[in-house]
Amino acid sequence: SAEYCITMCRHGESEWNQKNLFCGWYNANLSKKGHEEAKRAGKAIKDEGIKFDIAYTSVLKRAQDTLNHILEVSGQTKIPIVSTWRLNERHYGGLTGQNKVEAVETFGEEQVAIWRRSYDVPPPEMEPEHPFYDDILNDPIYKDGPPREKFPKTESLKLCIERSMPFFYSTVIPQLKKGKNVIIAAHGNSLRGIVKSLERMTPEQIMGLNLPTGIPFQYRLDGLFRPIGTMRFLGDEETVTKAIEEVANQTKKK
Ligand code: DG2
Repeated sequence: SAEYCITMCRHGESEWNQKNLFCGWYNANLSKKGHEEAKRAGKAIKDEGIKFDIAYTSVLKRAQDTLNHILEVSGQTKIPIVSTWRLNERHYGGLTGQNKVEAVETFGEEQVAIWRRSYDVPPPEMEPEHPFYDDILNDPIYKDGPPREKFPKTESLKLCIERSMPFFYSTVIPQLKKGKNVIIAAHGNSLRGIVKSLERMTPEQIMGLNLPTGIPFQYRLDGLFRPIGTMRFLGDEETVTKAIEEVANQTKKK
C-alpha cells in the first residue's frame, strides 16, 4: 500500500521562549538564536536533499519566519505557503505573558504542570483586562478567522486539537494522498496535537512529549496514515537530545 512522508518543525527559539514567558497567541519574534536554529534546520533539509511541494504554517510570525529560513536555505522559496490560525500555538489564556518560573512560585509546580501538559485542563481564561487581550483580538492576522464569537480565551491541548486536526485531515492529508511532499512549520503544542493524533497516543503518553525548537522531524506513514516507526529528527543527535531536555526543564528553577 501507499507510503507517505511528512516533515514538521517547531519554530526556532522566540524572544518569549528566551525570556521563559508563556506565549500562546502573542505574536513574538524569533530571538537571534531562533533565527540561527531555523537556518540550521534549513541546512539539515538541504543536506538531506528534501524537496517540498507545499508548506503549511500558522499566522504567527515566529512560525512563518522559521519556515522562510528553511525554504531560503534549502533553495525552495517558490513553493506555495498556506498559513492558518488553525496551526497556531494553543492559546495560553490568562497565563500569556507570565514568566514560567514565577508561575510555579505563585501557583505551585503541580498546577503549572497541569496547565502546561494535561490533555484537557485549560489555563484560566484571558480576561478583557489582560494586557494583551486587545492586541491579540484585534490583530489583522485574524481577519480570516476564528470568528469573534468563537475566538478562544484559553485552550487546552484538547481544544487546540479540535481546531487543528480538522484542517490537517481536510487539507494536509489530501496533499499527501496526491503524492505531494509537505512541511508544516508550527508550534510546540500545535505540533504535539498532530503527533498525538497521528500516533494515537493517550493523554498520559502525550504529557511526556516535548518538542525542541527549530529541529525538523519526519514521519513515514502507511496507507492509512499511521506512522511507520518513530519520528526521526533531522540534525546531529547531540543537538536533538539537548534541545528536548531544555524544554522539559523550563519550569525548574535555575
Ligand atoms: C510555547 C510552549 O509555545 O510553551 O506558548 O509558551 O512553541 O509557540 O514557543 P511555542 C508557549 P509550553 O507549553 O512548552 O510551556
